[in-house]
Amino acid sequence: MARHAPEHDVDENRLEVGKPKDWAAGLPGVAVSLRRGFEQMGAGRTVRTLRLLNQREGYDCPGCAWPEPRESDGEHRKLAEFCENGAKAVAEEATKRRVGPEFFATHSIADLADKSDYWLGQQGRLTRPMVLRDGATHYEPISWDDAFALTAEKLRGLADANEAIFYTSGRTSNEAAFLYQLLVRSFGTNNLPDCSNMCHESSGAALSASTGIGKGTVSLADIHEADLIVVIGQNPGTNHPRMLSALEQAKAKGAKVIAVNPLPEAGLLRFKNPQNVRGVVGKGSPLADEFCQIRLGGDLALFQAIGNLLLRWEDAAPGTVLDTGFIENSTYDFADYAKQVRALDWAEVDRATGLAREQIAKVAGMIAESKRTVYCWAMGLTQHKHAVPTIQEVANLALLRGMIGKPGAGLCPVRGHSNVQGDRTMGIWEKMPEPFLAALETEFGIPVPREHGLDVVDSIRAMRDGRGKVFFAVGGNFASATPDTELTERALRSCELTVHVSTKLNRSHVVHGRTALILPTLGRTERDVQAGGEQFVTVEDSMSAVHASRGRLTPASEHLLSEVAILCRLARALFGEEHPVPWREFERDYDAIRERIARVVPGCEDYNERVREPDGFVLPNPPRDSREFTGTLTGRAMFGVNELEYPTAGEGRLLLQTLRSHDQYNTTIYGLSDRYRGVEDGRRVVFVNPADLTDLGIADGELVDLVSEWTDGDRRAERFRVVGYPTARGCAAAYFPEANALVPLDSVARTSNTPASKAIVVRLEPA
Ligand SMILES: Nc1nc2c(c(=O)[nH]1)N[C@H]1C(S)=C(S)[C@@H](COP(=O)(O)OP(=O)(O)OC[C@H]3O[C@@H](n4cnc5c(=O)[nH]c(N)nc54)[C@H](O)[C@@H]3O)O[C@H]1N2
Ligand SMILES: Nc1nc2c(c(=O)[nH]1)N[C@H]1C(S)=C(S)[C@@H](COP(=O)(O)OP(=O)(O)OC[C@H]3O[C@@H](n4cnc5c(=O)[nH]c(N)nc54)[C@H](O)[C@@H]3O)O[C@H]1N2
Ligand SMILES: [Mo]
Repeated sequence: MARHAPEHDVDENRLEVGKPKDWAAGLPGVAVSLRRGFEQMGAGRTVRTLRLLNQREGYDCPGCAWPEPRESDGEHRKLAEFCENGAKAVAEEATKRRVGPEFFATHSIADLADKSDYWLGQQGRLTRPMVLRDGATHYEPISWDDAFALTAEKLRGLADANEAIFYTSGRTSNEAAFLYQLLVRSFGTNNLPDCSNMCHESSGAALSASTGIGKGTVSLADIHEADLIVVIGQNPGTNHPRMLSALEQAKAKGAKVIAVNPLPEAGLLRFKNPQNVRGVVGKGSPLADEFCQIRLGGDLALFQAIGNLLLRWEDAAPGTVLDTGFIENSTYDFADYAKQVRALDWAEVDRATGLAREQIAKVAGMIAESKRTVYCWAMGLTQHKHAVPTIQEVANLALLRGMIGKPGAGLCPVRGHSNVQGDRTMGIWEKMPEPFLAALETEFGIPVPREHGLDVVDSIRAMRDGRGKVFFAVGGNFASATPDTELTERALRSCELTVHVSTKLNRSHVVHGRTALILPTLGRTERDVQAGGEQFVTVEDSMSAVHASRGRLTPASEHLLSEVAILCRLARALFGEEHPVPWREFERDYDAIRERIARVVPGCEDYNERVREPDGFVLPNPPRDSREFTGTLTGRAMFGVNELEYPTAGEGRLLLQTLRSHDQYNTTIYGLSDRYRGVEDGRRVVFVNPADLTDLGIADGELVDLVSEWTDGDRRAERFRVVGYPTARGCAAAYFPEANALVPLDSVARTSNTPASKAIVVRLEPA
């Protein structure tokens, strides 16, 4: 099963590999943001646009979900409250380049299918609704009304509403997300897969079981107040650069940082803050006090080992290590957890983690001494087969020492997309809980289906098996973001209709169903004017703060509709004008949507008033607010009791993780520079430890095919350049989405069904 690499991906001749950096941001960061801005938008627009980024009167950064400082917490926003990669995200959206009807007339589908994600994204903003008719070679313009009529007709023609699949990516605003799930449920299905299924689903599943709420329990102020921050499976220097300022601020007050990662990521080692002079010209500040270079998937074993030590130290000096009051009063199942962890097999810990026992003891000692610990994590934990138990072990450590629901302490799954958490709050989930569905039914007087819908992996299976026939996406790039590229592309191509509401051209537009539509939409940065006047939208950040976002730029084209308008007009085409949901009014004035959100979504009472507060408001969170765990099975915080497990590769094989370079936003490739890792002008690289290269008899710089081994056979991604790199032994890394072809569809996390994109068994074959 070889995947032919689009021509532009094969960058073998230009690739340059230099020395990896041990620090992040600083002057080059500022320079890169401005350069990318100028290239895409010109100087004037760059300054006008960046000035409003993450400001109260401006728009929320379309990059990551890291929160902004809140005045109500006594914190202040800087004049430039953004990072290099946020500026790149904005430049991508606010670009002056356009993809209009002439573009589609010159480029056939076959032509576009041969281009890389990078090339497709660089062409600019989509300007007109386009249709690819059955059997046609080119997209052609279509009117909005005809596009809605066509979609409605195909949807109505299905034998069963469950044959339609409605995907969401996490940039969608709360208002659009609420309307989208309402439309989908009015239509009669819960098939609402979203990017979260591939992202923090494992965190949601683990935390719901442990603390009773599938979200984190800290605010930005808690990070600033912590005396110990553990950063696990996360590369903040690239993916959440503003988090580095928070770490730096905590460190200035004496906090320690522990990093757990197979890679010595630049941003974890040293940080030069571009927002102050010392950061721009000086050496910057060291970040991680302790760097645990763990093997891929060894984290569960590490946390059990730390738990084992904490228990032993408590035995030796009772009352000094554990928070016994908290354990007795607020938790459940401590005894079973303790029994499991006391019986730990240390030889297994050695094999799983590759860490020295002295280092594990040192780190456990830091945790034992800390009075306020925050645990942060991202994809390095969530995208493993045993992701859910691994994250429960993080929660176990927090519970042992009562590090939840008090200032400066707690659990912090660091979210990806800027509104992925808000979309969930608004009902984008294939298995929303009963109270939400019942409230929706009562509010609108429509029957709401109760049968659980399909998530991402199950949607692909349904399309593959002919059970999924219409695929509709609000945002995202399903074809490139999902696992098992070849299988998924075949699944998408077997659909009767694929529809994408998008800002920019991407691969999902050329991996199309028999008929395909592209519906171009406004981005975050753009002014949204409706019949009722100028509108704003709302979003929720990684720490449950909900606030307004107002675009100020002139839209990329006069033909664009907002996501809200697209959904309202589609709903009218689908349900007619007599529907109990007032779609026309919702499109006219988004306050009308927010009034309904206030009545349906828990914690959103008086939504319209509260999102108009300067900092918005923070959603209720019982574990954080009052140390209550009302959402768990027992009403107490639950210790998770888990077997020790970890992935292994076997003789002559490596464990491969797929990750982001410094110059991309998921499937949107900004450029070909992974500056911090020393890779320039190319992306088809595989990072391998030099000692493993020696063992495998492969030379640094050689060209290899990556062959992934799975029960149903091999998958192959061709022609990757080997880069000798100081990753943990037995582990390798390659970029997402180029390496997605290697992730088997059925290799998923238990419970969360998240593709195991961080532990793929591969062998390297000379190309
Ligand atoms: N600029 C930019 N910002 C982004 C994104 C982007 O693409 N570009 N994407 C956004 C999204 S949607 C998300 S979800 C986040 C992703 O943010 P991250 O999770 O930081 O993203 P990844 O690049 O997948 O990096 C995974 C990190 O975990 C480490 N890791 C991998 N496997 C393991 C493991 O088994 N154990 C441990 N301890 N560590 C491991 C890797 O070495 C790497 O440092 O970023 C968001 N922000
Ligand atoms: N192998 C591997 N696979 C992974 C991952 C991994 O680490 N490894 N990470 C996973 C993760 S964490 C995630 S979150 C998913 C991401 O999956 P997705 O969210 O599906 O992918 P993105 O690349 O973020 O989507 C980019 C597209 O969104 C559209 N877009 C951008 N802004 C807007 C907007 O404002 N409105 C609309 N309607 N469209 C917009 C543009 O057309 C752009 O091309 O990928 C997952 N896939
Ligand atoms: Mo994500």
